[in-house]
Amino acid sequence: MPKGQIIKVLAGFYYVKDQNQIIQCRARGRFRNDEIKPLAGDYCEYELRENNDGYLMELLPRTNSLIRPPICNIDQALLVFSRKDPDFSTLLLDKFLLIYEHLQIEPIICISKMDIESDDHIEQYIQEYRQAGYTVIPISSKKKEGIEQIKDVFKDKISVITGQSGVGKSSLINALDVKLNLETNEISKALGRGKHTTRHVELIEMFSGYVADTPGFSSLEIDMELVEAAKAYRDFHKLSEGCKFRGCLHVSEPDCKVKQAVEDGIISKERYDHYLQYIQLIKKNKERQYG
Ligand SMILES: Nc1nc2c(ncn2[C@@H]2O[C@H](COP(=O)(O)OP(=O)(O)O)[C@@H](O)[C@H]2O)c(=O)[nH]1
Ligand SMILES: [Mg+2]
Ligand SMILES: [Zn+2]
Repeated sequence: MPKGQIIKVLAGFYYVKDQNQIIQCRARGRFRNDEIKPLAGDYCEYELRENNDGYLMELLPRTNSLIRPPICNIDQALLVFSRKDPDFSTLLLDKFLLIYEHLQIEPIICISKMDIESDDHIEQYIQEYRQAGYTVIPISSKKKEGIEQIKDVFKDKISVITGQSGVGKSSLINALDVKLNLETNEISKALGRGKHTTRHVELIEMFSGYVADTPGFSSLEIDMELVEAAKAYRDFHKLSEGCKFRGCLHVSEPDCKVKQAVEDGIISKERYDHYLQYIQLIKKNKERQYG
């Protein structure tokens, strides 16, 4: 049976890309009742009928999935944070990193609006996040700086672009000179029709990769176990192998390599404090859930 990848979900149809063809597929009965709904990004087996129509027959295992936008097998998330307007928020960035690391989606930090001169510590932050093991790409859409690097990032990957409203996502897309309808969700929300767009998702081909046409921002929740959070950040993950206790949460345990790294100035105090806040939050959520 031929295989392909769903690149668009619209009005009950699944558009499956196989080599250079797009096959418009209907789902077979079993998918309607199944708990697993086919998503953009799914690899599938399909049955070809005439006129490039077909039936979706089987889904192959996923590596990961997101609820908003509803796509799966995502390689990476471009986390867009502006240097200013809105202010660069390491608290929010650390939350995003925690969540995307846990989902096994490679986070790429994009710092936008670098042309806005400011008395901040942005260069220091860039160093710190690189030191932690993350790719950081400073850009200015206005001055067209860093744009080529972003193009390289998209190559051969499935990506989502995410970030608060106003950070410059649309401006970046414009600077990349491709057509993505990143506005869809915001507009339909304003019109009170948010729900209609959530089932319509398309992966747009871009620099021989795919980018989801809707931003992946709304209501990202930290939904993980404490021990998972303790190993989510890549530098924490490496260090935690040396912690004395298995399942060390790097809070008050003795002989903790993460705490040691904070003391040695290898991990910034600020990022560690954010980590502690999120650990507290996860604890509270668990208590609320299970009493
Ligand atoms: N100075 C400067 N302003 C920018 C840059 N990129 C975007 N902006 C401005 O930031 C505001 C929000 O940009 P927009 O792309 O709509 O953000 P979005 O909500 O994330 O899509 C607009 O007024 C843009 O002109 C940049 O590189 N430099
Ligand atoms: Mg926008
Ligand atoms: Zn530890």
